[in-house]
Amino acid sequence: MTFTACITGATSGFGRAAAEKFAQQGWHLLLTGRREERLKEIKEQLSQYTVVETMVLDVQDTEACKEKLSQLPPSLAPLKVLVNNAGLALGTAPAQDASLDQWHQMIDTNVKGLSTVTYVLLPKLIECGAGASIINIGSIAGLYPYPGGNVYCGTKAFVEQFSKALRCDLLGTGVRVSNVAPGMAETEFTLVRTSGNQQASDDLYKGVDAIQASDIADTLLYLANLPDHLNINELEIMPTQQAWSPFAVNRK
Ligand code: NDP
Ligand code: 8X3
Repeated sequence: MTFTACITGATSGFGRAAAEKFAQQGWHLLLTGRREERLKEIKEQLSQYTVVETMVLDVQDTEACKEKLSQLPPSLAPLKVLVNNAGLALGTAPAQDASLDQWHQMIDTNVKGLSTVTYVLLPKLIECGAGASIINIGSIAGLYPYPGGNVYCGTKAFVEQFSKALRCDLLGTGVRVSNVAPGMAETEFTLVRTSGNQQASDDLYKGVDAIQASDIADTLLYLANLPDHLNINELEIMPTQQAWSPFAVNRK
């Protein structure tokens, strides 16, 4: 039987790379994002491998999520995997200098949007039963704080705890839940975070063999293909060149 994977935020980075890998393995795909042109291009590219449906969907829009995701075409049944990937960081300023609008956008996307998509698709995943998976893209930012991370770190801490709490509720349904927490990865993430500052993005990744989108895509496919009886609760992945620092101390 052929199964479907829904990948949110499939127009770039991890989501796009995952769409390519899942398509090459023959998974039917539901791909979402806000950029219509990119979705069209990806659909054209991947339709040579499999059934691909795309949906222009801003996960911040609760009504649109309910309306568009609750009725899926028969070609997308059964839905076995949800990759909750759509997300973003905005800004790197300390909390006292940050933008409240940017804070709200991160919460609306990474917390509210992720929860809404999960809520709407949960019945279909439960219907699929044993071996179905919700794979949430958290971050090391949800596990460890850093200066300027403020609300972004908070949203990813939500993803971590929500993933674990979901597991408690879904026990007995066969639906697995994983939190994937990557470290520094070279995608459009920093370009988005810095409002399009290419130099800032290039500087961040300079001299580092950062995680590539295809690395995370391989991990997502691995999780989706695990035997039904295994649930990887959390995967923390860093580039070899990244590690922790000592605590900061403000001396008198
Ligand atoms: P990209 O910016 O390359 O991709 C982000 C994707 O999310 C895009 O496809 C974008 O699509 C989509 N997206 C953003 N906001 C919305 C929205 N409101 N509604 C629907 N889709 C949205 O970054 P990454 O691939 O790096 O990021 C993917 C996930 O990984 C995010 O959740 C991020 O927080 C997380 N992450 C990233 C790390 C990194 O260092 N890169 C490390 C750890 C976690 P569109 O703009 O078309 O809507
Ligand atoms: C992205 C990783 O460390 O830039 O979630 O916040 S980090």
